[in-house]
Amino acid sequence: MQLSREQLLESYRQMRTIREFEDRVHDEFATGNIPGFVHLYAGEEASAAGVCAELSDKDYIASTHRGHGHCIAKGCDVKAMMKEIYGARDGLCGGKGGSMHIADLSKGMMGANGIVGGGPPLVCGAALTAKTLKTGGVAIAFVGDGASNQGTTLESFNLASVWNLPAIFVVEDNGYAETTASGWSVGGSQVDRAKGFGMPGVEVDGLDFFAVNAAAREAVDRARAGDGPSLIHVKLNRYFGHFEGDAQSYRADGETDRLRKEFDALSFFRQKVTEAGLLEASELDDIDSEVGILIDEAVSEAESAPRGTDADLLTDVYLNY
Ligand SMILES: Cc1ncc(C[n+]2csc(CCOP(=O)(O)OP(=O)(O)O)c2C)c(N)n1
Ligand SMILES: [Mg+2]
Repeated sequence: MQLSREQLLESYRQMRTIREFEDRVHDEFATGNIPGFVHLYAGEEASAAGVCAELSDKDYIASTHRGHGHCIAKGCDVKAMMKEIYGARDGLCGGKGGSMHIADLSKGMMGANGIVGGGPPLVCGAALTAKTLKTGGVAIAFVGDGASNQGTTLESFNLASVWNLPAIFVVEDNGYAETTASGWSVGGSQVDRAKGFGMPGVEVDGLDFFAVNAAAREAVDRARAGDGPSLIHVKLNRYFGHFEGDAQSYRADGETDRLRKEFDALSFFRQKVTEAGLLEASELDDIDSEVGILIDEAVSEAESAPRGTDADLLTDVYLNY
């Protein structure tokens, strides 16, 4: 089924929110106001938005260390996310997780993850739960090209296959694992790897929201029908360094400027929907303005929000079942 007008507007809003959020965190991090470590998702928006357009709160995703985009696309509260990144007490996880551990289980967002390849095993668990309890839900692991080489990821491919789980593995291939180009580190093809584990795999262009979304729809439909796992290999680019502060000496001169011009999923989406008469440019402009205001407010509220106290260190340590 094609996405409705409302869904298209929502997906564009998500992509614009991710871009603004990340560009702003980049600027604010440089001021020294943001504690911890930050990895930005700008440039990769069509993957999170294209996949999550097929999901609802009963579906689970597991994210990566580069997780802000997945959180936004899965419906996490943007202001609470910003507060979390600033370490504020009323951040999404009480300010205790920060950028790399944002989670909101009420939205099916199992968390960003500091462990590369940490998401796929969690997704096997969530997918097994969905299958056993017959919730109709699916579970999706986003992994980077680097994480695609982790044993945890490959073991999860196998488990998902032998247990016939409603699981989907989305390999977000931005061409680098930290400073190592994927051509140096990834053997074979992601699609062939999927075949090796008995599941379908497809490669899509991460510039194109619609290509990602079509692949996600097929994989989600298959999973919901009880036909098992799939893999989607999304080729995309990251605009910023591996982490904020990365000197990026391993990238070609002008590479990131060129990517902003030539690989912009938001411009691509705009052109597609306006040329096809699906949406008006003015509607998209309105979203741009609204998102700008939202992010301004999110930053100023996060800056002035109270931080945790010493006593807060002793709460949320154990969970009683
Ligand atoms: C188990 C583990 N090994 C190594 C690291 C250090 N590390 C953090 S990010 C990263 C690269 C991940 O690359 P990729 O999966 O391609 O994700 P990207 O950063 O490109 O989004 C590494 C090696 C880690 N956090 N966890
Ligand atoms: Mg990578």
